[in-house]
Amino acid sequence: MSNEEIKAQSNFLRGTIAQSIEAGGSHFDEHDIQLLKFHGTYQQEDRDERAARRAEGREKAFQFMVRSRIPGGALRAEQYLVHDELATRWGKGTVRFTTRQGIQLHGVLKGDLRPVIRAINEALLSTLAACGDVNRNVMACPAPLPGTVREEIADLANRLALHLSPRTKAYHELWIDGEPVETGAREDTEPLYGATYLPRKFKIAIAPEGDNCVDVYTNDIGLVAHRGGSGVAAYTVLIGGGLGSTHGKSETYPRLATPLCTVEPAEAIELCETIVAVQRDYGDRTNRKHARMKYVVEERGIDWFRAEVEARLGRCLQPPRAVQFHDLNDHLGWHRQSDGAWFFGIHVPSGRVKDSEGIRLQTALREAARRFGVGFRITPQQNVLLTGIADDRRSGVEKFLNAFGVETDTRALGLKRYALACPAIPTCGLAVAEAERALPSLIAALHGALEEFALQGEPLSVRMTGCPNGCARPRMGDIGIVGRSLGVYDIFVGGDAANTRLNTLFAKAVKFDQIVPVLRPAIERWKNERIGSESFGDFWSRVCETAAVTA
Ligand code: SRM
Ligand code: SF4
Repeated sequence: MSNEEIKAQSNFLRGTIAQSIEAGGSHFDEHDIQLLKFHGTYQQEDRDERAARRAEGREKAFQFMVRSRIPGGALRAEQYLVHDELATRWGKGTVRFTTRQGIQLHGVLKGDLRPVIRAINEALLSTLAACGDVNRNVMACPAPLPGTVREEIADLANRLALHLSPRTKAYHELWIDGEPVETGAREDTEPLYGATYLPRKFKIAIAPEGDNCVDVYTNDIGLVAHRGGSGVAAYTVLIGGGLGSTHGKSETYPRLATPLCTVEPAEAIELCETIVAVQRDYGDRTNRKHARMKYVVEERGIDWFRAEVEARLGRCLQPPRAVQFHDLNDHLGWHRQSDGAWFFGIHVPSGRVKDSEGIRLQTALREAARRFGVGFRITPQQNVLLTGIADDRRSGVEKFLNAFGVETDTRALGLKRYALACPAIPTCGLAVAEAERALPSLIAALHGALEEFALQGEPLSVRMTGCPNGCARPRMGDIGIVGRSLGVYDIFVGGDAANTRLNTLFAKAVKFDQIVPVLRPAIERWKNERIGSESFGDFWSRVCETAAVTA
C-alpha cells in the first residue's frame, strides 16, 4: 500500500497502532510504522547488533526514537529534566538535541512508548507532528537578546505550531487517555490537512534579519523579520527550500527558498496556512522523493505560486523586500537578555548530551536545571543556551560547568564549534555511512591540516551526514561531507557563514581516511590565494568552477 493509501485508510492516524500495542511484541507492521511518525516516533533498530542477531537467527534489535516538538527550542528546567529522566529510564541514556531545536530519545522499546509519550505531554510538551507529512517543529532564533524582536518571533513560532497542528483525537486516545480504540468512523476532521494530510513533511523557520542561525533558506517556508519601531514591522516570506536528494535520482536536489512577498506580522499565519494549502493540493502525491514543496516552486515557478496564493487570499501580495544576513551567530558564551538577566551558550558535540570521560555534560545540564532552575533553549546548531541567570550567579554557573569538564571558553573549541553531524549509524535506518561517530576523528585530522598552514583559528563549518538527506544541513557548510556508502563520502565546498549559499561538489566517492588528504591541497590553495580574510567557503565558491575533481 502506498503512503497515500495508508493515510487515507488510517482513520485519522489511528491505523492499528492501539491493537498492536495491546498485542505486545517488539515492533509494528509497515502501515503503522508510517502512521507512528505523525505521533512523533520512528521504529528503528540497533544496527550495531544487526549482523550478530542475523547470524544467531534472532529478530532485529527493534527500538524507537521519540522526538519532542519544541517551537523555537524553548523549554523550562523541569521540561528538560523530564527528557533527561526518560532517556535514563526508558531510552539508551542520552538526550539528543536536534538540528531543528527538538529533542530525540533513542532506544525506547515498544512497550514503553506510552509512558514516555505521556510523560512528555504531562510536561506540557508534545511529540505530535514532530515527524510525518504535516508541519514539523517551527524553528526560531532561540537567543533571548535585548529588544522585543526575538520575543515576537518566539511567539509567532508558538502560534504557528499550534495553528498548523493536526486536529485528530487519535494522539490523545493512543498515548494520553490510553482508551481502547473503537473501529468505524470517528468524528475527527482535519480542516487544513484532510484525511491524507500533506504529500510530505513541511518545515517553517523564522529568523530576525541579520541573524540566520536557523538556516532559513532550507525550509519550505522561511520568515525573515524586519525590525521597525520597537519590534517586528514585517516579515519577508521565502518559500521552497529543502536539502534532501537521493543518489542517482536527478529529479531530486537541494534547493534554497525563493522570496515570495513581504507581509504585516498580523497576516503571517494566514499566509503560511495558505501556502501549506497550495502544497497540499499541488505537491506530488505519486512520488515521495519528489513530493516536497520545493519541486512545486521550482517546476511551476514563483510567479505561478504567488498568483495561486493571491487567488486564495483574494488580495495582492506585497513584493518581497531584500533581506540581509551577516556571519553565523551561534549564540555561544555569555550574553545579556532582554530582561536584564544573562544567558550562556554551551557547545554540545553533535547535540548528544552524555557523560563521557572527563566531560560530564549530561550531569552538568541536569544539575544546572536542578540547582539554578535555568531555562533551556536548543539551538539549530545542536547546542543549548542556559537562560535566566542572574548577574551575581554568572561566575558560579561557569565554575560549576567547568567542574564537570564542560568547555566554557569558545576559543578552545576550534573546529568543533561550527561542526554538525546527524545521528546516522547505529540508529538511522537510512544511513549508508557513519556521521556523528566519525566526526570527532575527522575534525582532529582536519585540525592537523589547518595547523600546518597556521589556519586553525579560522571559523570554518564542517557538516557531516550519513546520507544525502541532509539532516545536518551539509550543503550549507564551508565543507559538507555526505555519506555515499559505508566509509565513502562526497565532499562539498563553498557554503558561506551566513547560510545563504549551497556548496558544490568538490570530490566524489572519497574513502573516509582520504577526506583530509583530498582537502589538504584545497586548504593550501585557500591559504595562498585567498583575498584578505576570505573564508574557506567564500574562497572556494569564487574559484569553484575549476574545482570539481573525482577522487
Ligand atoms: Fe532528518 C529523515 C534525523 C533534520 C532531511 N531524519 C530522518 C530520519 C527520521 C530517518 C528516517 O526517516 O528513518 C532521521 C532519524 C535519525 C536518528 O536516528 O535519529 C533524521 N533529521 C534528523 C535529525 C535528528 C538530525 C540531527 O542531527 O539533529 C534532525 C531532526 C530535526 C527535528 O527535530 O525535527 C533532522 N532532516 C533534518 C533536516 C535539517 C532541517 O530540517 O533543518 C533536513 C534537511 C532539510 C529538509 O528537510 O530538506 C532533514 N530527514 C531529512 C530527509 C530528506 C527529506 C527530503 O526532502 O528528501 C529524510 C528522509 C525522508 O524524509 O524520507 C530525513
Ligand atoms: Fe539518517 Fe541520512 Fe538524516 Fe543522517 S542525513 S540522520 S543518515 S537520514
